[in-house]
Amino acid sequence: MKTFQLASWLLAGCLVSGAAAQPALAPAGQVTYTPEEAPRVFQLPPSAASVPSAPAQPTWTPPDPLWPRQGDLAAIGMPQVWPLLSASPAAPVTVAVLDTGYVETPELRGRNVRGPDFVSDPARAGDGDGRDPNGSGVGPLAWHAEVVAGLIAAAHDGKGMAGINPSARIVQVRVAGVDGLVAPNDLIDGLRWAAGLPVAGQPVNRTPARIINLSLYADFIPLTGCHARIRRAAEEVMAKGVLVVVGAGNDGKDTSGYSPAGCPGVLTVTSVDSAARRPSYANWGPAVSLAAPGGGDSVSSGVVASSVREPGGIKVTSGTSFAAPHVSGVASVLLSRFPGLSRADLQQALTRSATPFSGGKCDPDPRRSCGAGLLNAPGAWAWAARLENQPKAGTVRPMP
Ligand SMILES: [Ca+2]
Ligand SMILES: [Ca+2]
Repeated sequence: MKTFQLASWLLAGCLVSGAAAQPALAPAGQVTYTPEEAPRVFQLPPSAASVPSAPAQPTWTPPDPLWPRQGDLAAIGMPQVWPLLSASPAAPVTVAVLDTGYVETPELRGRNVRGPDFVSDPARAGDGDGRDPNGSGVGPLAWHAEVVAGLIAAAHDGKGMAGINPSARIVQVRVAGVDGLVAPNDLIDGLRWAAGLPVAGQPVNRTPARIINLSLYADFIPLTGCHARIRRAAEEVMAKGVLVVVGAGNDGKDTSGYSPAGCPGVLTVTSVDSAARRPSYANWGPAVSLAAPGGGDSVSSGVVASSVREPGGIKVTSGTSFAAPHVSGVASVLLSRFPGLSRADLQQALTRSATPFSGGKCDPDPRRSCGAGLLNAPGAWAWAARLENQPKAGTVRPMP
């Protein structure tokens, strides 16, 4: 769980010069979506220079003082999605964050559930014991889960930062020790608990998640591919319809060898900078589903977030840890408005709508790929709306 340092996104406009999403034709039986069919309101704002006469898009900007520095959320099109979200009643959506544990923050007041501490090794737990019911964050890395959760769900309250889905509920599940490392058994049990599956020695989770964010990778495992037991746990969770969103890792390597990022079926997210290019730290390759803003290599290019754990109440940081929650947050927005979407629907909406990279690549080396493109929240909303209106396989329809 390496993290990279610092400072703010200078530009909101990493999508401005890119084309709007133009998904390739879908295989037979799947929804196709052409630019002509896309409601204009869902398209990304054209640059004023290239299309001076384009109609104004309905947008909304949050009143939070860090918003001018949150170019990451502007880049994924949140100002175009928030008006849509607020125009219709939103169903509460629960997102589990398996990370460094619960931090009490006003950004999540009333929507922040303290789950268990799954760190079984007392020497690494920092709270004097192994597993226990109190999953509060301990030690100098406790800001990590706070920042991840804030990106997903921080309040639009005129204080601190703005989150992607200010009505989402977060369940904090502590799986990382004070050293920032995660043991496979702790990750496996945390995954199962978050989804509402039984775990020995734990009361059942009364707030099971529809989305699980894993801004981590399990250390202690050779990088030889998806760990069999983590794979099995992920498959059990996904069989319940839970979307598993995973950070690709920060080693600048092919993420196929990593767990859980290299496991089949999970939605693996790598990081791009404000120019939608791959920073040197970001893992890459065919196991990556898509990219999201996660901060660049330079100290001036990190993601900005509120943190009660950090001096000044602000944390500026980079890493795929912070790219993944952008996708989890947008997935929760989709489920808020379209609660009937399946896990596969969500994955399709998020990946097929992604904005292609300039020149089709996020990196000059074509092997170092970043998935389908850059997360595109308005495009994902449009895909989700179309998918919800599609008859599902096996649906009984009345005779005409
Ligand atoms: Ca403990
Ligand atoms: Ca706020």
